[in-house]
Order: sequence, then C-alpha cells, then structure tokens
Amino acid sequence: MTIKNIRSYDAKLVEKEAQSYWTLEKTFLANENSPNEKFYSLCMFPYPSGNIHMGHVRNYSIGDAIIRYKKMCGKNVFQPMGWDAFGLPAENAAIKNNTHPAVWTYQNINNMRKQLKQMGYGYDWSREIATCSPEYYKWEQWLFLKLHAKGLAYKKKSVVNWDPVDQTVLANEQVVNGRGWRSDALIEKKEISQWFLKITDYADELLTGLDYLDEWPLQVKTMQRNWIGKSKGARICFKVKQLQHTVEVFTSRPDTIFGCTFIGLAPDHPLSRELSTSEEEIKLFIDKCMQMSTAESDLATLEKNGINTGLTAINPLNGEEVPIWIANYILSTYGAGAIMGVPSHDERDSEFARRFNLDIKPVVIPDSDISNTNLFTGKGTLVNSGEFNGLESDDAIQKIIQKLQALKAGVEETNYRLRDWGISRQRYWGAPIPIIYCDDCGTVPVPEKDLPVVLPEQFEFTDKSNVLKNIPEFYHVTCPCCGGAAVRETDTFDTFVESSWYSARFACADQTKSMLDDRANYWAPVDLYIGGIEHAILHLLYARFIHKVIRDEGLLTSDEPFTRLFTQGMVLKDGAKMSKSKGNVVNPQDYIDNYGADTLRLFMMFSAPPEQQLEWSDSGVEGAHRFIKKLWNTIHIHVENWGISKAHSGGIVSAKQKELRRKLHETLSKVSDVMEHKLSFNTAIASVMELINTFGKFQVDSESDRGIAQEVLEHVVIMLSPIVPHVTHVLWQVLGHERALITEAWPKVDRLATVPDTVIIAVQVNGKLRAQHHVDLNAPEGLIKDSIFNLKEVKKYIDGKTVKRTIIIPNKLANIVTD
Ligand code: HQ5
Ligand code: ZN
Repeated sequence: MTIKNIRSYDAKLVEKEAQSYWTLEKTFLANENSPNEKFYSLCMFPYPSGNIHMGHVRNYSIGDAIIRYKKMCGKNVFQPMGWDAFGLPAENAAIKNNTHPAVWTYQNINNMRKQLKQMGYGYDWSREIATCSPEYYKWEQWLFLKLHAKGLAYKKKSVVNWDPVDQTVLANEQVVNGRGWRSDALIEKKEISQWFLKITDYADELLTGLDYLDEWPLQVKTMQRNWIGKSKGARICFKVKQLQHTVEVFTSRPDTIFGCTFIGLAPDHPLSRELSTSEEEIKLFIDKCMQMSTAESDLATLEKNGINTGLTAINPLNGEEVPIWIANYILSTYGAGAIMGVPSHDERDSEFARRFNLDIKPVVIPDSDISNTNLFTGKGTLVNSGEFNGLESDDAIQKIIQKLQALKAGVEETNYRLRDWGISRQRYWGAPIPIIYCDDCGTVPVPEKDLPVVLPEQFEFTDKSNVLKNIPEFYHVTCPCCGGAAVRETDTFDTFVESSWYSARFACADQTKSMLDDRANYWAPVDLYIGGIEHAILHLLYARFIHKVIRDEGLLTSDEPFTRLFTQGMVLKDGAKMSKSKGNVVNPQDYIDNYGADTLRLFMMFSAPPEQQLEWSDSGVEGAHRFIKKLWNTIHIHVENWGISKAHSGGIVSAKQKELRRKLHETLSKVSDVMEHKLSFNTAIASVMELINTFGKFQVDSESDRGIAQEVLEHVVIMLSPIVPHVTHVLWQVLGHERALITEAWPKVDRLATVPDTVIIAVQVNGKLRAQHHVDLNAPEGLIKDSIFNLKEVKKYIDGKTVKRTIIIPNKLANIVTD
C-alpha cells in the first residue's frame, strides 16, 4: 500500500515520502549548466542559536514558496542555506552551559539543520556554509589583506564604549542610560586601537546606487540614505580673538552665518582639550561628557549642556564677536568637530541658546508665513544679512561661499554622516584578523600562503575575556619579515564581516583555490533577498559595500548584491515579539510534531500579508490543519466517485462548466500574479479556498463534467504546491500522475475561459426600440444604465428631457421612460 492510498491524512507519512523523493532525485541541487534563466533566491541565514524560531519559519517559508513557483515556471533556481556561526551569544551560552563555543555552535547547527529539513525547504545542502569554518573565513582574511594593501583596512585609536563585565566593546546602540545592554554594567570610555574598513571611500557610490535599486522597499532606501547622510555646505574659519588659533566649523547652511551667536566645540575637540589642561572646571565638564554615550540617537534627545570658555570668535563676514562654548551635543567625529551656533534656524542650537540665554537672531524668513518665527529650519529669504539681504537661501549659499573663499575664510565642503566601519572585536569566538606585530617590523600582514589563521578550538573555555593571548601556540609566532619573535593580533572580526559576502560564496562553497569563481558570477546578484527589517541599515549596507570591494578586486562583475529585497514582518504572540525573557516563545518543533510542516507553512502564509506582523494563533493553526484534511478528502472522494479522468483542455463547454472554468482561470491568474509580483500569499490562498467552495457546488453529471472537475482539482493542487509542497506532492499522485509535481510546468491561464459571455439587449425609449446593445451576461443594472445612456441612438431621444425611470429586464431589455 502506498501513501497515496491511505484514506486519512497522515502528515508524518506524507512529509517523509515527499522529502525522500526530493533528496533522492536531487531536486534542489543547483546547476550552472542549464539553458534556462537563473533565479537565485536567498533568505537571511540564521545565527545557530539552538532551535529554529517561528520567525525563521515565516522567513524561510516565503523563500521556499518562491523558488518552487519559479522552478515550475522553468527557471534555473538556486536556494542555499548556511550558518552565521560566530559571535558573542555562543560565548555566553558556552559559559552558562559549561561547554565550548565551538561545541555549542556545531550542536545547534546539527539540530537546526534537521529542523529545516523537516520543514521541507528546497535547499541545495551540498553548498552549505558555516562561517566559523576555516575554509570559509580563510577568504575573509584573504580579502582583508587585499584591503590592507590598498589602505582600505587600517588601524586607528578611537574612543569606545567598554563594558567591563562582558569585557567587550559595545556599539553606541548597545549602551542604554550609560549601562551595558546585557550586563547592566556602567560603561567606561576607553581609547583603544582598532581595525577599520574604509567604507567612507564608497559613500557616494553606496548613495547613488540606491537610485537604481527599484525593487527595494522605499523605507529601506530612505534609512540607508539617512545613514550615509550626505550634506553639502562649507567649512568656515572663525578667528579666536584672544589666541593665535582659528576654529573651523562645518555647516550645511552657510546662508545663516549672520545668525551665528556662538561657537560650539565638541568636548574632545583639540581646543577643548587644550583648555582643560589649565582650567579645572572645563576639565570636569569634559570628563563628565566623556562618560556619556555618544550615540547620535541619544544626542538628539540629550539634555543640552555646555560651559563657556570665556574666549570669543570673530565672524569672518560681519566681524561680530561671539562667545565660544564647549557643548555636549557636538560630535568630534562629524564635520569639523565644531559648529557655528545659529539658534534661530537650528533646533539643537535653539535649545542650547535658550538654556544659556544666548542671543537669537533670525536671518532667514519663510517665503510663506506658516512657520513660527523663533525657530525656522527651512529655507527662505535672507534678512539682517548685509549685502546678502533679499537673496533666496540656495542663491545665498553660493554667494556666501564665494565671498568666504575670496576672504580665504572658508571653502565649499561635502560631509557624510557615515563613519568607517570598526571591525575589531575583543572576542574569542570570531575569525582572527590576520596581522602580526613585531617589535622591529611593526604591523606585518600574515603572508597569503600562511592563511587561514585558524582559530584554536582545543582548550577549555571558561573565561569571558578574549582568551587568545593566553594560548601560546596561537599568540607567539615568528615574524614573517625578520624571523624574530612576534605576536598575533588577538582581535577577531565583527560577525557582520562574515555576513557581508556569504551570498556570493554560496555559489562556490567548495572552492579551495580562490575566494570566488565563475559560479559566483553566474548566480550573482541574488534575484530575491528575504529577511527582517532589523537589517535594513548595517548588514545591507555592509553587504553592498563588500560586494563593490570584491568587484574592484576583479572577482565579481555586478555592482550590487541584491536585485530585489523583501522584508517580512515579525511573528508576535499576544501582541508582543516572541522572546525568552517574556516567556512567550512558541516552539516550531511542537507544531511540526503535532500537525506537520505543511500545516505550519500554511498557517504562516495564510494568516497575514507577509510584510506585516503576524499574530500567533493556535486556532489559526487548527484551521490550517482542517483545510489540508478537507483538501485531502475532497480529492480522494472525487477519485473514489469518478475515477481519474483526463483533465479538460479546451473545446466547447456548457454554461455551468463555463462558469466554473472562469472561476478557475481567474484564480490561476491571481495566484500567478501574487507569486510573480505581489507576494501577498494570504490573498492567493484565500482565492484558492473560494475556488474549492465553488467547486463543492459543482454537480458532476457527465463525462465532460468529470474532465472539468479533474482540471479544477489539478490546478488547485498545483497552485497550493509552493505553500504546502508535501501534501500536494502526494495528492498529485492520487490524481493519477506518474511524474512528480515539482517537475511539472506552472500552468498558463486560459484567457478565453475568463472572457465573460455577452448578450444582446433591446434598448427602448418610451417603449420604442432605438438600439440593439451588447452587454456582459448578467451584467449589473448600474453598468447597463451607464452604457445605454451613452449610446448616440439613445441620446438623440432623451437629450433635453428628464428621465423619469429606467426599467431593466436582465439579459433582455432596457426601457427608458422620459417626461
Ligand atoms: C525573524 C525572529 C528571528 C529571526 N544571521 C543574521 C540573523 O539575523 C542575518 C545576517 C544576514 C546578518 C528572521 C530574521 C532574519 C532571519 C534570520 N527572524 N524573527 N539571523 N524572531 O537567526 O523574523 O529577520 O536572527 O531574516 O530570520 O534571523 S537570525
Ligand atoms: Zn620582524
């Protein structure tokens, strides 16, 4: 007895049968020698945290539906899967569970791989990647050396947020109210030497490239634009009256220079530091500022604070003297680390000036009088600005820059908010940075032939601090230059480095001779990339940057890694994000075991539009399960009653058959459109459900009815197959097919079936026949009225008269009665 003959739906048996078919037949192994057009679909690969999460199920079910659809459309598809395996969580978990990060990670990978296989996702497992394997990170180290040679990777001292408990540097986003987000420890500012990648060299290309990504959500592009934050303006020199110094400021609004009433210095501006050596009060203020987070997001809401230096600066355009302050809201890393304070036209400066009673002097007035006059941040017409009065802002900006240049007091300048990417992590569980330090030769790159620098895994892991310094076999080396004693860099790469190039490596995961090969150029760029909106900025920007870097190394020919981006919504439980701390996590494994993968997939795809949040619902899961059972029964009952017929494929049909076929092909048209463009799977599933209901009312009375019924059921199975691939795989056999469903072609819409029938109605005016008119069969009255009043034969008789009423006898006659 085969599975297809088992009368009641058994998810376990069905799913095992379908999965072993796909594995045995190597259905999803990618192949670069196909004559068909390629389609590379990628879902953001997971951190191997232990078990798959409902968020993964949602993300990966969307991706899988697409590739199954594309495959049936004849595309040469590629869908890989792997593991973003390095990072701090592995270290924390290892300490908690008294194990080693490597052991913990590989265990999790094995478990999660098993779970993804149970979900039936069509991955090419032969190209699996784990980023913690030396075969992978070797090429990352290789690329780093190339960048180092070009000056695109460099080391510099910088002030970082240091978490003394977790013993690590934190990003600004990870400092909350001055404390570490995980440890709750008071964060220290520490100046340490760190490695950076010069992403700022690519700022302009990363910005203009966004204009061509027309299959990316606008929201993501806007976030990236703001992150890069290009602003044109001027660098302006203010002489300090009491000293030999000048202070340079950057402003994006040189047109407001006559409104400058103070100069603001960053706490770590060189002049601030200089003053702090002689003035205790200034030193105290600066020390206090340095303890605060410098996250820009915090700066906007930060309570403005400052200290007057007692010095004054001279405005180069009008000679006015303004006080110089040190202010906590000014970043040393942006522009010149100093600003001209214009309280009338800048929000932060306004807040600062009000707090310290500084002058507020409006110099730009709005062209329409909608705004309040105390603070106007838009552009307008200049006033109180000497020779520039009456000019429009944009014009004034040009003329003021010209004047400053003539006075040698300023130049035009473009600034970016984007900073270089700090890639050093003082952590053990990451890819080693391939650098050696020698007392005699300085910083020495590891020679290419010595790659990979392998991360040691054979030792007892007990400590949170970076342990690499304590492993002599790793730490102590001979210098590749002079042969003397030297030590290794013990910082490891930020895990975002691994995820910035994995999409290309998937194509040639087994390549041992080079980072990438021809296969990468065959598959790149990714045609559809699916993942969470949380990666809108950093990951997606780094991946775009590294793609361009690799291109410039001659290894990729495309400019961008991801042609289309789709961001799916979160899975919520009781209105909140599922998280361990809230205790509201729903475990996919329980549902796979109780209902099967198809039920889980159907629930995920049916319950909400994929870009929106999805609220978990056990009754929704039950509903999905009932639907699958109903589908199973419907098809079995049909075959039991009527046997297997040849599906209708054209020819004359009766009215009742025509009606069902119209519904079928309208549904197919809608589902194909969803799969191709909209990705609103929930609406596609809903319309298939409607079709099944309509089919339920269809009476099979004849041989030809049987053919129509077969046609409908076959199409239903095909249309649902990207979403519930297992049950449809078996139902396809139940419907009498030898060939596996995944190898069939996605059907074409029969356009003739969707054309409505027309009838001719007699159109009368006051009972006299005036026209014969074609309308759709059963057209609604409103539509008929609209069309007959426009007929010229009718107009002639009703113009200038008042229509008292219109009588319509459906499909036969319309009579217009006038006064
Ligand atoms: C979701 C959840 C959990 C996950 N390894 C990185 C990562 O985010 C990706 C790299 C390309 C940088 C989604 C999440 C992402 C995918 C993998 N997800 N809800 N890994 N609770 O394991 O929607 O948005 O966290 O697309 O699953 O997530 S991950
Ligand atoms: Zn040396």
